Amino acid sequence: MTPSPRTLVVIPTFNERENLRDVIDHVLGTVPAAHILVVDDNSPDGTGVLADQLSRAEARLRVLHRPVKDGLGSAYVAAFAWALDEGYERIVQLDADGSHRPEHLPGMLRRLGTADLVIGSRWVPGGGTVGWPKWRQRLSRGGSAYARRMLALPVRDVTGGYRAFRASALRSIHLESVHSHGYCFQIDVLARAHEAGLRIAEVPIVFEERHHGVSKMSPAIVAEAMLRVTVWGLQAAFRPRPHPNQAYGASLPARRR
Ligand SMILES: Nc1nc2c(ncn2[C@@H]2O[C@H](COP(=O)(O)OP(=O)(O)OP(=O)(O)O)[C@@H](O)[C@H]2O)c(=O)[nH]1
Ligand SMILES: [Mg+2]
Repeated sequence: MTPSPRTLVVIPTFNERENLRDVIDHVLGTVPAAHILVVDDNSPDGTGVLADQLSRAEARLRVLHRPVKDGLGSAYVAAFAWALDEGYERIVQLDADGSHRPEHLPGMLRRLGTADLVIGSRWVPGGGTVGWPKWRQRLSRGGSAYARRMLALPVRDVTGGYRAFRASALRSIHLESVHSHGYCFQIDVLARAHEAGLRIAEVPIVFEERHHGVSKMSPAIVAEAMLRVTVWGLQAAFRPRPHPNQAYGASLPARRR
């Protein structure tokens, strides 16, 4: 891969000490020209300390420290703002836990040549999950189907967190007004991208169950996504929407983590 356009892979972490080294090595081994930004929320298990240690030996690795756990959505908002300030042209989001195989990165980045946003998709032909029980698959597929219908999104995997953006796409979706967390963050960003008329593509990925550690997924995160998607869908159905990127986040229930 050539060094240009400049690519940043953002990896949010909360208690991912056991996974961190592997994911960093694997990403840099697969896309050597990329840089990585780890966004750590003062993980009690010392993930942030390990990230600093690794970054001292690896110039392509940067670390953004936040003082307290503030949710996946706000971690990405902070990271994307940093990436745009630094002038990166392609920005990828990728979980630290081993679920998002770096092998898919070259294909996703290639697809970004003719798209503004590329989604690593479990629910298109060729995609899928490994190690997930049936109930997780049903929850994920069902959640995607519900959000797709409510918000008229032309995408099969609406909640997936493995994505690649052009910098111009991130600039056009007004990140400063995104206040969603968890899965809802993924849906919110996607809905904004769709309303802004961006070209959205799905590339099949195989998603693996996390390698080590504990999921931060909770009933509150699922409830936040369901509630907000329902409100947004009803808003869209019953009144003309203001400017697309101001509609989301307006008059919504209080933030939940
Ligand atoms: N900085 C930061 N990272 C977070 C936070 N919550 C989750 N993460 C990270 O975001 C990524 C996704 O979180 P997971 O707990 O794996 O959630 P998930 O992938 O939706 O759920 P599982 O499939 O059960 O793993 C992981 O790399 C987490 O460490 C947070 O509040 N702050
Ligand atoms: Mg995960």
